[in-house]
Amino acid sequence: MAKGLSRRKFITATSAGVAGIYVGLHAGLARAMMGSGGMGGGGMGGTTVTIVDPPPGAPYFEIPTAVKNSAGAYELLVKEAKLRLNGAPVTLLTYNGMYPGPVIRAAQGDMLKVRMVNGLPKTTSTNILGHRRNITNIHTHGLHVSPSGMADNMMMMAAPGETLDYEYDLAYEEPGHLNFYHPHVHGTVAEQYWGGLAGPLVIEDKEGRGAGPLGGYETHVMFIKDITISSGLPEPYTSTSQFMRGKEGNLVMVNGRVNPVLSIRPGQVQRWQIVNACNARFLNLSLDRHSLWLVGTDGGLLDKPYQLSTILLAPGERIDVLVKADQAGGNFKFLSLPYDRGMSSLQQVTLLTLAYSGISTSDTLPLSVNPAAARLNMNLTLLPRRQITLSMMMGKGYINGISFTGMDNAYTIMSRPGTYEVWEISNQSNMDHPFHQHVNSCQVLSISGGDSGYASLYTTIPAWKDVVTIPKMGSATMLVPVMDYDGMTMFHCHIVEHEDIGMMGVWDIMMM
Ligand SMILES: [Cu+2]
Repeated sequence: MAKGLSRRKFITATSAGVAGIYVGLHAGLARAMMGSGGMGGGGMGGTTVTIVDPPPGAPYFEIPTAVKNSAGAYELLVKEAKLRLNGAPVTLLTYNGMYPGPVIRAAQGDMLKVRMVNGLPKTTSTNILGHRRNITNIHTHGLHVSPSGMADNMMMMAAPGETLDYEYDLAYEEPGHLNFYHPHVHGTVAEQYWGGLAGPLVIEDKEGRGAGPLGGYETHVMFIKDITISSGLPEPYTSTSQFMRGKEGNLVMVNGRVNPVLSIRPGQVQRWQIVNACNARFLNLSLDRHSLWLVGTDGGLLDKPYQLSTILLAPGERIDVLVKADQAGGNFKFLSLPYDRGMSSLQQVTLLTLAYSGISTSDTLPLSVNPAAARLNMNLTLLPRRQITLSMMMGKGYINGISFTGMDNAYTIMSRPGTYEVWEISNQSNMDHPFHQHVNSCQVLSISGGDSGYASLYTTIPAWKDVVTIPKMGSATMLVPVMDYDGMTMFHCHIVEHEDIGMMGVWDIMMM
């Protein structure tokens, strides 16, 4: 039906609300060949858009919170587990047998303890990149904590049978801050992450749970992850071209469910804390006929809600949004609209169905969320400037011409705690790269290329970011405070396959 649909018409149609347009798509999957005009970087002779619109599935599933042991540590047992995803049996890599992993909750000022036991089988096998399998560790993505000792230290690793006892001092953590955790052993991150190892990490609001400007709203942590199941296993990596592209799965799930149904009362406001935990899939989020009121980003809460119709969420990025049920009633699709990250095939995916039900209420949006949130205002001309160039060639990723193979063979930035720097990152490839730096969040000064809404949003609102999309053949500039902690850490592309093939550098933060 959609043959000959032009890009412009398609975009107009989607922004007008998709629900009424693809009437007749009962198979849940349809293909529309679109003209290649304006798509840029696509394949030969046209860009394919696939509509992935599965029927409404199981009731919305809330990820349980992890359990603490008698020593006050959250216990994470890394193990293979047989589960069912979308009805299909699959053996996944899991924390505590769960997919996704359990929610870790903590508050500013806590000493967060996590005991990770590597219960994966002993093996001498290596993956196609030549890295030993089943060695793992934990990266607390987003936390402003020490990269040294037993905290967010990527040099710590556990072989099968070994245990790591992590302790994170959250003295300087940001309240109301959505993060996540996943393995970070170079060369095997993509496989372990794709195989299931990831979970949410929530820092409570300043006022504690259930209080403050956002505490009164029904809150859902939405962990979005994709996977392809093949012969009862996560589809294996069999070629370096899969690492160059980054894997996108044919099941895109919210909290491990395909198109779950979430109830909302008419007039109700809900808070959705959303993580893009996909290896390589960009999510271009839009809730049919509803606004998304952005109240938080990677680095914490914003000053006030910002009304958006769509928001791009790259791998590794998080958003905290309010949704108000301000329609008369019905079911509404929470979608990922087509977005061209530099691939020839695009998808529109129905992620979740929001179903009005129950007694109506009249919740209101907050006028103010986090009055302390502000954009840094400083004289940039005096600050050190770093030039970081991302590129890809012949099965490898590079930062400033160096493909990471170890801490001693990496492009390295040396910084001093208590200072500010400007990082200018340019992308010399035909694919977007979500750039992630550990430990310190940044503010975005400029973005050239890519999605104009993304650029205007993050260069104007008081957002803190630890993942910034560097558009294909584009660039971004960011202001990076180097604060509170010293130690060796890293920055890399969060298409985790790209990290594994070397698009990573070392950040050596030293007291001098
Ligand atoms: Cu990349």
